[in-house]
Amino acid sequence: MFKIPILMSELKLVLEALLDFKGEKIRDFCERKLGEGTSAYEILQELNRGLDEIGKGYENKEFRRYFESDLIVSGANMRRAIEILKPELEKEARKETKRRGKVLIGTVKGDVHDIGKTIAGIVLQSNGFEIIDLGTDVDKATFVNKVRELKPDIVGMSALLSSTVPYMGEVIKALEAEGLRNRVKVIVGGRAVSKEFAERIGADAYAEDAIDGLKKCISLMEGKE
Ligand code: B12
Repeated sequence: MFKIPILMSELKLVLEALLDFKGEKIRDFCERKLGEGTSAYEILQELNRGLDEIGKGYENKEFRRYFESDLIVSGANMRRAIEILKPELEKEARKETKRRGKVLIGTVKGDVHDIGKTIAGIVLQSNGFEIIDLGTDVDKATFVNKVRELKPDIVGMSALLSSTVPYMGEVIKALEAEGLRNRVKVIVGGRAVSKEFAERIGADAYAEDAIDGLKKCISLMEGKE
């Protein structure tokens, strides 16, 4: 994934903002960065680097620097950042007058991580796509029923856990079994997903981040993917 360089001193500020349990520093951080001329999407990417750091510190079993409570607090602050930056993200987007297509998005069953999916949804929506967000922990029956009912052009699935990623394949199989697979394109994303995995389960596209997701969805609508 494309990563913008980040200074240690800046990373410290990112972590302070993400780990502030009162949820006050994140607004100051976002507003300061906007004031300095950083784009809303770049700010989210910087915050993402902080989440990576927290994730790594949580993952390291021998020297655990971060704990479940840190995942919870940083997740909540990231959601605050999205709310603060959403109007800016919408402004930054090219103002599309034509409707590009309808995308049904959701995080798959067993997985409650919703930040990446939400950012991807906002970027798509700001660029002319209609978004129907099914939320998190979405089972295959719900994906199938909503595809039948709402007739989206694209189904976008997200997963961040190695244990929930395989479920994306289950959803694709369920769409096939119901005769709906050829009516929709499928794009998958999320930290635990790779391009190779996307190909293996028969998805039409893989998004490494929200901007890549936008490009891929435009290509899918143009029949290029
Ligand atoms: C915040 C967080 C949480 C929060 C989530 C809050 C929320 N509302 O989402 C909470 C506290 C709930 C949580 C819980 C858990 N978490 Co957690 N969590 C994280 C953390 C720190 C950040 C995740 C995040 O939001 N990243 C930022 C977003 C923007 O990145 P992203 O999702 O990849 O999205 C981008 C792209 O991938 C893409 N994209 C994503 N989805 C989609 C979809 C489409 C359609 C498209 C086009 C694009 C797209 O676009 C996005 C923007 O560019 C990560 C570490 C990390 N760096 O990822 C761990 C991490 C994902 N969690 C982890 C774990 C283990 C857990 C728990 C099991 C912990 C526990 N013991 O309870 C639980 C699982 C709960 C569950 N059943 O889901 C592990 C997963 C390891 C693994 N390989 O399975 C990680 C990697 C931490 C680690 N290093 O160990 N977590």
